[in-house]
Amino acid sequence: MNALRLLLVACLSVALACVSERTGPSLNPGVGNCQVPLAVIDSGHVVVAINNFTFVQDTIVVPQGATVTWINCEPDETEPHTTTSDTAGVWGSPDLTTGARFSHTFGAAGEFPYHCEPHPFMMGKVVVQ
Ligand SMILES: [Cu+2]
Repeated sequence: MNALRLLLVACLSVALACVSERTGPSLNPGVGNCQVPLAVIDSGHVVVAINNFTFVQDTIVVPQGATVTWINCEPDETEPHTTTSDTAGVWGSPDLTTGARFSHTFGAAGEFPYHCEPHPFMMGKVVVQ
């Protein structure tokens, strides 16, 4: 139980740790190429990985003022993804190829659902408290 709790804490603080746990090299070699720059980690950004046509984690809860950074962790040659707010004009990334990233700072509390423009079945939500 304690181990599980520790894992959850680790996942909340650095989402990428979860990604590598969940999709190790044996399952998806391309994930091994996903690198989160130290500057992103040091700055306390909440990281959402994009992997296997999924936002990981797809729902995150962050404090007001948090910056969320999405990183495309797909294998090379995978179609680019975007992170695009369901509400027009709140945020919208350009096409993110493998290794590319995009950040948005959430100033106001609320629920912010989003999707990937080329793949509308890819959905996520940022809950700002
Ligand atoms: Cu996509």
